[in-house]
Amino acid sequence: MKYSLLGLIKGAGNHHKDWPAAWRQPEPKPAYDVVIIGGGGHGLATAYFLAKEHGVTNVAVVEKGWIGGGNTGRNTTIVRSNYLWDESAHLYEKSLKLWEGLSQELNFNTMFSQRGVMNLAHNLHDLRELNRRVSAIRLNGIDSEFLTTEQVKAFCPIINTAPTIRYPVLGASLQRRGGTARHDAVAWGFARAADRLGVDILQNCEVTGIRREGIRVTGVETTRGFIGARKIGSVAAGHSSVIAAMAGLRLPIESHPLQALVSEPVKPVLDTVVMSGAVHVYVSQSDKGELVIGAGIDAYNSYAQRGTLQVIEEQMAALIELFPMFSRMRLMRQWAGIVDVCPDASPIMARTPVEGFYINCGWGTGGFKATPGSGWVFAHTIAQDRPHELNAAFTLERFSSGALIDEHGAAAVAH
Ligand code: FAD
Ligand code: PYC
Repeated sequence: MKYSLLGLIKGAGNHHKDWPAAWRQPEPKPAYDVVIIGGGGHGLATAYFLAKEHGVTNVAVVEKGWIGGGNTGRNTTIVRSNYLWDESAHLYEKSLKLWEGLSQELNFNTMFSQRGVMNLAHNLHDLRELNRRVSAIRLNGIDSEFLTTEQVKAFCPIINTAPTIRYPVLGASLQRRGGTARHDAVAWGFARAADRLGVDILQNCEVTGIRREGIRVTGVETTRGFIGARKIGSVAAGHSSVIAAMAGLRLPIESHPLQALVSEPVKPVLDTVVMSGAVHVYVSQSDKGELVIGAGIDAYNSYAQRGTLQVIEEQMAALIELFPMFSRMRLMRQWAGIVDVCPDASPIMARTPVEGFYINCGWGTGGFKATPGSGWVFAHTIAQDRPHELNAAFTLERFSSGALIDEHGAAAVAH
């Protein structure tokens, strides 16, 4: 087949011209049955499942910037369900199962890649802890296995497993069904699917206040005017405390910067996700070829989406010790998001004492993997006015009753 150069250039020029918009840009209606605050993956998934599973279609997602511009578009895309406690294991596993069919569900390629997630052990304590976790996870019917040093090397040959390094690799846990996905595709996929079911996505629309009559919400004040609402779901990640304060609630949440960075693109060298809580770094390789690298939160509270050099220096030292071949690579970009951390490193998805006001927050450093599952149970909670059994334990009251779900270990390197 022959192409003329002119034809190709003309074709290239016209290439995107007749594509319809993936979702509408509607004007806000005076009122909705449900207003979701926050157009990240969780907010959009909630709106989608409200419409699809519960027939609640008079819904608006109100986003102060652009959809997916918060942590959804800033995270390092690791998806797994290897959590310790039963409550978390079942919740994250529901989400992983939804991930496994999400591209088909949304008719949108989320580039979900089950390349495995490996957590390394570097000392006796790590070994005991990983073995305990592998057993607990398997008891919940979720795949998890323990690898010896030799098996780690066979699974990921570029890891330095020499016994002489400062923190030698003594073994690892592996969840083969874990992996990565394309973060912004998830936001776009849910947005397009929700829009088609009648949900209004209102971008550049910041919520500045919540109106109440007595103990009941009546709507949100926004930069595009007042919008009435019978029910309001707050899904604002690092800004959850700010939104809750508008409704008169104080949340047990701290907001911290969490940063990440990517290298220049190289040919495929790493076909799994490697995490190490002890030396404090994690890395995977994106489909573009960039190494996607991260570590823990910056210790101070902040709403500025930037991190400090200190965290970068420490994670680079750890990375190079584990992967000496990366030492000559150049880094291209660094950024941060603001994460909402609960004292037990588990989320809150619940009704609140303010009638009609529901919160979904506290995902901290690990909520991307939960995006479909979180939307699924939160839609149930809002529509039915009671939690689904999968989120029944993730209440606000647990911080006064003491029924905490301590997942600091599962959040691992990022905490
Ligand atoms: P967001 O995507 O942040 O959405 C909240 C939205 O609310 C934002 O778009 C924001 O603009 C909007 N908003 C805030 N205030 C207002 C207002 N007043 N009015 C209207 N809108 C408002 N998790 C994992 O599982 N795996 C990982 O590998 C991983 N890596 C991470 C790496 C980094 C660097 C960061 C920052 C996070 C990481 N996470 C990871 C955590 C994960 O990104 C989050 O838990 C998850 O994306 C939260 O999704 P969300 O939809 O709740 O939040
Ligand atoms: O939750 O898997 C995770 C994670 C990795 C990096 C940040 N969060």
